[in-house]
Amino acid sequence: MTTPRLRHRRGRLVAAVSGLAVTALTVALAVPAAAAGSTLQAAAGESGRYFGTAIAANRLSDSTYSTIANREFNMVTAENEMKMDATEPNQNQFSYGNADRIVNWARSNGKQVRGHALAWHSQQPGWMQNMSGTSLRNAMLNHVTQVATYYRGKIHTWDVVNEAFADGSSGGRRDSNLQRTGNDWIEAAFRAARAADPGAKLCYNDYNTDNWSHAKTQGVYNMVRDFKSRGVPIDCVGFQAHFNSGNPVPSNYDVTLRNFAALGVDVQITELDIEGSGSSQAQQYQGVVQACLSVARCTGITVWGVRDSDSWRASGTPLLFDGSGNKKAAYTSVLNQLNAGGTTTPTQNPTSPNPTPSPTTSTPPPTGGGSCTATYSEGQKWNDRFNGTVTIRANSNISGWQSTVTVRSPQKIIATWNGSPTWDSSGNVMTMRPSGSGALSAGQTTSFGFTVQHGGNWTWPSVTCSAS
Ligand code: 9MR
Repeated sequence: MTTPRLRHRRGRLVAAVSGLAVTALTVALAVPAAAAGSTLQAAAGESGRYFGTAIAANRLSDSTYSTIANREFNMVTAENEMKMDATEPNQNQFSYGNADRIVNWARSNGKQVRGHALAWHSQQPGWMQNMSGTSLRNAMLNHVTQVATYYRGKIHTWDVVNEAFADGSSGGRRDSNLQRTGNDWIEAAFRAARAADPGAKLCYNDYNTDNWSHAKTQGVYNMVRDFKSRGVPIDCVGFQAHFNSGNPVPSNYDVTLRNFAALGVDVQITELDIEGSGSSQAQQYQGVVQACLSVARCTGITVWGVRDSDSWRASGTPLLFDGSGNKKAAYTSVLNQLNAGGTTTPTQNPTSPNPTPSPTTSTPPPTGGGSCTATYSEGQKWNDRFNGTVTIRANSNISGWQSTVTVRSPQKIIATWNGSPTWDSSGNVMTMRPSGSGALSAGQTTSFGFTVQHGGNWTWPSVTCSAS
């Protein structure tokens, strides 16, 4: 990627960061200046995030490898050992030897584990590859249930389903034996995983979903939105993030992460590697970290291996340590960016026309419901989006509240803070509930905020409140 392009991207990121000014301010005030973290896990931990790596069981006996892995990372993904072919080599005979070596190493060193992956069209055991129909569906669900039950309580996040969307312009599902069991196979897998390990976060994980304008990204986004609206138990979306010159870090990466997060899921960067070297590679890594840090619900980053020589793309030298275990420029830029933070100190204001709402649009009056009142107030405006705040006022003592925010097409709410949102199927009506207790005494107020991507429509959202 060229330097001018990166400059442009940094500008966009700063603009996006400023879009979360309220959150940013809160973070800046709440967190005293911390000592710089000297490892990736310490630096990521300053903002409550994790920093992970893929681990291969057969490399743990290499002390250079395990020393770096132990020092730098606090989240571990088994690179191959928890896949379907590894854990169920014969139908209904489960094999956890290598997976356990990784889980035990992680846990005995105080690390958490991302489980990868319960259901996938690839790396299926031979017996499964030629199955179809109900018997395949049942075998897949049995696999999800057995493996998630075996590891119950030990897994931070499961990649429940991996890579189920097609590349290219269709935005649809990838054809596979699992897909041919019926379009509901993904949600069935999520429900089985939730039942087996209610404490694990459940992720959908895919690649080439980093660029917001790609059809595949939109396809996954629509699925997650649908799942959230129908109560399918999904908690997070994993972005694999395998980059190279043919598939560079997109300039709108932060937009993608933020838009998914606005659906009410966490986002995680799950398999990061960037082919290249020197300062170009370092800058791209920095951009990815910055994008994650700019999104409150981007909860962690995992790189796909320790040293370049451990990578599935070793010849592309895509990782943070060279083959001898030395820190690369990319390592330093990631560490520095983690220490600098991403949501606290925007260095410049975004250029914006700062328009006022068009005179033909009406400002809805505050509306009350039950014994609370919701009032909308304008926040900062940019040429493509604006911030709004809703203040909830209790008219009498209330034990809880919920508030709806309705935006008009083509408007879209792309970020929220201080609340827990759900969405109707159109995506135009957000119901916001308090993140913690919603109890307020008479006269007390609380507020939440959001960013609207307005698409040229400056109409204020209408808001309601109902109390319980
Ligand atoms: O890094 C993994 C490599 O060792 C395996 O041979 C390969 C087999 O499919 O899987 C690699 O990991 C993949 C991950 O499980 C899913 N996303 C893409 C990763 C790179 O291919």
